[in-house]
Amino acid sequence: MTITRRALLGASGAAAVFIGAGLVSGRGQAATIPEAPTTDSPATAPPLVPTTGPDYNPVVTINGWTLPPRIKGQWKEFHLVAEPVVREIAPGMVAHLWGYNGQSPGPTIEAVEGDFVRIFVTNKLPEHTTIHWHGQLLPSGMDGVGGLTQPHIKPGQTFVYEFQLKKSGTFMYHPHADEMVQMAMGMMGFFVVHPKDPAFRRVDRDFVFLLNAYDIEPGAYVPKVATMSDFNLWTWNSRAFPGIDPFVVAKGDKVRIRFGNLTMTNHPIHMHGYDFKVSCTDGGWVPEAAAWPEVTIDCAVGQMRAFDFVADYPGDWAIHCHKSHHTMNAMGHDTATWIGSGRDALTSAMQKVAPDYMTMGASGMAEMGEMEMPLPDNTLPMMTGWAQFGPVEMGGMFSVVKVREGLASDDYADPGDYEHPPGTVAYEWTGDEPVTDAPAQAKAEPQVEVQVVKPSANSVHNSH
Ligand SMILES: [Cu+2]
Repeated sequence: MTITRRALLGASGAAAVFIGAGLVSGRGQAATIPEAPTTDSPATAPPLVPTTGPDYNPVVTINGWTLPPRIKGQWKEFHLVAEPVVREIAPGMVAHLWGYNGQSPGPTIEAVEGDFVRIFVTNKLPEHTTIHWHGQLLPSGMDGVGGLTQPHIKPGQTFVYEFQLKKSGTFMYHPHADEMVQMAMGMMGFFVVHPKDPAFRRVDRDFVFLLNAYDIEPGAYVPKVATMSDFNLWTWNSRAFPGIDPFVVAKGDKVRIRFGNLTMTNHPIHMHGYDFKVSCTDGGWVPEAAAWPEVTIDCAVGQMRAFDFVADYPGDWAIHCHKSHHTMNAMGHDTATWIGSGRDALTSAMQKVAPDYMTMGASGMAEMGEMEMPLPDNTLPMMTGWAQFGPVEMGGMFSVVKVREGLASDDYADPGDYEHPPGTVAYEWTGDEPVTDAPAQAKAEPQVEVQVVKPSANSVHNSH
């Protein structure tokens, strides 16, 4: 991943900087705008370890990155540039979106409870915009609602937002101007405020992503901005499976996964292999004694949720939205149902007039996951992805939490397929298999405590 320093004083940037400086003035300091780092990469950047101020464990933005601040006196300064961007949704498809600093979503902002933040926002879009700091407690005039709390930021202008971070937690940012268009085009970003006390609710790995959705016709590049419910690309951080990086975790780590929903519908996010505790919402921390257990957590529109778990169980554990159409990609949502249609008769009749004709789906659509179907340019197959046992038949909002023994604390590289201990993989019954009396999983994975208490006890480690 390369993050380049934006040459702000380029031919087209000079005017914007000059106008911005005028709007910024009044604080007594010579106004200089911090550089706006940018990237064209959809890779997951390593966490940005703090070099000043209180210690904290930085977050990892899945297929994203964190915006480095400039420290100026008591201020932590950031510079966001709203602009058209090109985002790879997954290998084989790019989208022409609007975002910040080269990508959609924009970079994650990280700071610490009590910090004074000064956020410069330069508008390089063809229309006006603002930024709303979702969930933050701040002066009304810093809330970013165009028309209501501030004038809109016109193309070419730079505005400044200044506020103190009153509390730690999980927040996001997005425009509050022409919202339907600007969010449908990908404008959003994560905002994490770490506790002043480095030990408070600390975890070892902390992942963040935003739920978003696009309606992009196969072969097209720009989302249809008026779509209300019939989206065909369901994404995390503007990436669809198999383009969403795995959540790589070392066995024994304390792990937090945080997400926010800026689509037009709710998403029940489900993680296999674990139960977890809901630890934080955009309203604040859930007291530990009150954190409730889940294996699926529904995230309504405009909500944020974080859940915590201890990575006791090695494996490849699916994490996905549980709405089955949200784990599909663009091709195939309109597919006719052929189940039970008597495909052979239909196929031979059709092939008399169209020799290449195939009837898909007479016994289900799993074959769609295996076939290398010719696709129009710039789209993604309905269900796709391969792993060690075959086609995964997924798309959209799907990834894998990969829990491995012995990873270094800063190792987020994809460790590949999980090597299952002998006797712990579902197998075909042939009648010739040796039958053992002891449960295979209990023998092969002694770290899993199987307590025989009573049938209803929630003590046995289940997958789903
Ligand atoms: Cu969903």
